[in-house]
Amino acid sequence: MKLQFTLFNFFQKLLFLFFCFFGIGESTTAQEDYKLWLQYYPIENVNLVNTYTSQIKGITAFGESQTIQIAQKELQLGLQSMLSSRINIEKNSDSKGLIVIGSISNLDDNLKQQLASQITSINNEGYIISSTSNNKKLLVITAKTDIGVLYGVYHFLRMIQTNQSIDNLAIIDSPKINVRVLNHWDNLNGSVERGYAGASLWNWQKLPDFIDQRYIDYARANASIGINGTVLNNVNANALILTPLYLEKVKALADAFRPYGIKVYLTARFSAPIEIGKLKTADPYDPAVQQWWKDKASEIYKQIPDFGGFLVKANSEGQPGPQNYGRNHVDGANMLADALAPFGGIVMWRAFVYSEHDADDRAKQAYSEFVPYDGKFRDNVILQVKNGAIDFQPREPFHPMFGAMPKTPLMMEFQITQEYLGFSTHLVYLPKLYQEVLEADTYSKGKGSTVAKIIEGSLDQHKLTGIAGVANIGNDLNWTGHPFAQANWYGFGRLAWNPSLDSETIANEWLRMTFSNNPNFVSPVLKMMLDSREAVVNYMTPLGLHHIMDTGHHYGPGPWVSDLSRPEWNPVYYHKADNNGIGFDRSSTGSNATAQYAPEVAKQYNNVATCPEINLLWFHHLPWDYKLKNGETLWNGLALKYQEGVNQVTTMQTTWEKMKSYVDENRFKEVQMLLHIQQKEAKWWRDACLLYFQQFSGKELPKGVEKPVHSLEYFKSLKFPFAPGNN
Ligand code: GCV
Repeated sequence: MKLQFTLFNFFQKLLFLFFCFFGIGESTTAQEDYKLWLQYYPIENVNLVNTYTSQIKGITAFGESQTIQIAQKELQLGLQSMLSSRINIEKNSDSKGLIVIGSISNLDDNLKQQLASQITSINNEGYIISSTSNNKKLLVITAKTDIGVLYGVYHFLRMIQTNQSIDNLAIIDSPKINVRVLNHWDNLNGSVERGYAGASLWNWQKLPDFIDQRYIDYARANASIGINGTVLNNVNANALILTPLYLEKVKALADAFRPYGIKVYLTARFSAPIEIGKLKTADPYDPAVQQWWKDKASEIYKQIPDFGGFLVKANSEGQPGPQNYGRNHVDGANMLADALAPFGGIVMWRAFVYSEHDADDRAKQAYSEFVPYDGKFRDNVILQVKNGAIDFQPREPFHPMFGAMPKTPLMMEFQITQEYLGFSTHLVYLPKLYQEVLEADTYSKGKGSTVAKIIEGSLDQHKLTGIAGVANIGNDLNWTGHPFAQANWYGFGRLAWNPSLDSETIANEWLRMTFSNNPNFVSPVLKMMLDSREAVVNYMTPLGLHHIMDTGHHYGPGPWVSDLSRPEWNPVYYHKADNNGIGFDRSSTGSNATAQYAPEVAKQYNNVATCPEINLLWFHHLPWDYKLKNGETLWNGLALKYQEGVNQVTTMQTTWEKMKSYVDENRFKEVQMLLHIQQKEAKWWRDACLLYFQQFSGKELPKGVEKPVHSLEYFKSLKFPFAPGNN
């Protein structure tokens, strides 16, 4: 009888949880990893559940907007699921122990008064989470705006998800960067440039009438980490997106995303006035062209009143731009800015440029082209600069443009999708890379002038601030291809909100929210994540090597490639290995790229003795017997680094094998298989690169480095004609 009763209770609870998730929740599939970090797993520790339930008696929401409804629903869903009990919605805040949510203007006078001084210290997207001191013991989540309330709700849920105390809360938080966007390199035909997680999420054929639940789930996930914008289409742009046919579809997406605080942006193809506007030119000095863009902006804003603006790749890798008409980046960007200004839109003008006609070191070209224009752009233009001067390598020194244009707002462009880092097959925790760049000191205004302060606008007092992440999202069931690649989306969002956050803290919370709070799981897997980025650097491009991936698709090693038409498309351009040594001399004896940094940084990089070894071959060409700090010769040190990378992946595998009992079967197996591939490919990288470089060093592999089982010819013969993402 007792057993029957317990079983009955158990099933009742199970049924309850089921309805919580699939009745109230937005997810349409039971697959664990579809739910990302919003798993809301029931808390196993009974004492903790009791502590929470004694403090949370229900929810009262003030305000009628869709955003407030979403916040209330999310809070109820999350709490019910995690506490395994019903959380009631109360009409007013009279009873004890309620969570009160609503923007400050909708709260009652008493609460308004209590929070008056705190509310002045947040911005429009910030929030306050505060326990009231009166005998009602309310917990108030409020903000200046409803979207701020939603962000506060996600913060509060994160606290419960990560099992933190909610006693006497006094949290005041605001995002440090205004424009926090994902860049989708999605094409209108559904393919995704450098996308490794399936096809594009946007089903242009079924839009505008069919709103896929995925769009809502996408917006929800982004809102939960504070992302507030999305550029829907590829920077290698198609002008058709700006035609009425597509704008109607874009509007449908914008409407779906709006309650989650996500603005829509589009890439603008510079030649659109010709391609879809029937003009003869796209010259930014031509009045008809200027008018065309003004009319286009007004047409867009009629449909999408909160349209964010344009992202533009101009005169880069074959994309059209103002230089086609003898004009410059300022002319192009300002023309578009003038068209958007009346509506409050912005132009994100990319600084990723390098020219086949410029014989100078590719790493110097963006700086040379843009820095002379400092201060010449309109107020609603922000330059979008990649984290490094080449192209999203496993490691690059920070881009010298950061700190060199104090009169111009610069936004960061990180790549979340793993174009050069093993696609979605390799486990690489990228917030480690992001943090390294954000913390880098540019010395532009003396010590402490970090990249983070530049993009936050605090160093040079800019109001327009931004950060972009090239999305790793596709229509794969788990969104990102690799279950751990979700952490890169998550981590990007968290750092976009606050660039000073520590990547370890972010990984820790992601693991707890996504998998488990069990310390036996969290601590080893945390270590695995934190070590993963360095592992990839070691087995792909140690000691400052870069861009030696096979060309085109960028998957796997190709240091031997030397036959492409443009010199800087060939890996040999970057490593410059010869009998004398290896590395790109960017010091004053070489391309002098070091001179683009502030004197303190330039001096450090320029001198081989002070140049950090992680960037050694980025800045210096050194003999094979050059002595590294650990006493090894460069050749031996390089070979040992490759081996270290392989060993690190083996350790990752060993760690994961022990995690079986903490993870659902599906994700356990997925990660297990992917790590197996990563291990094979780490060896592939090591063997192919070392065999190739050995031709020049003429030296034996040092002790401790495994001998390759294939020949260099074998590695050179490997071809991947249908590698994904390579349009
Ligand atoms: C969207 C690299 C990539 C290209 C990408 C380009 C860019 O070159 O390989 O696919 O194009 O960067 O950022 O514009």
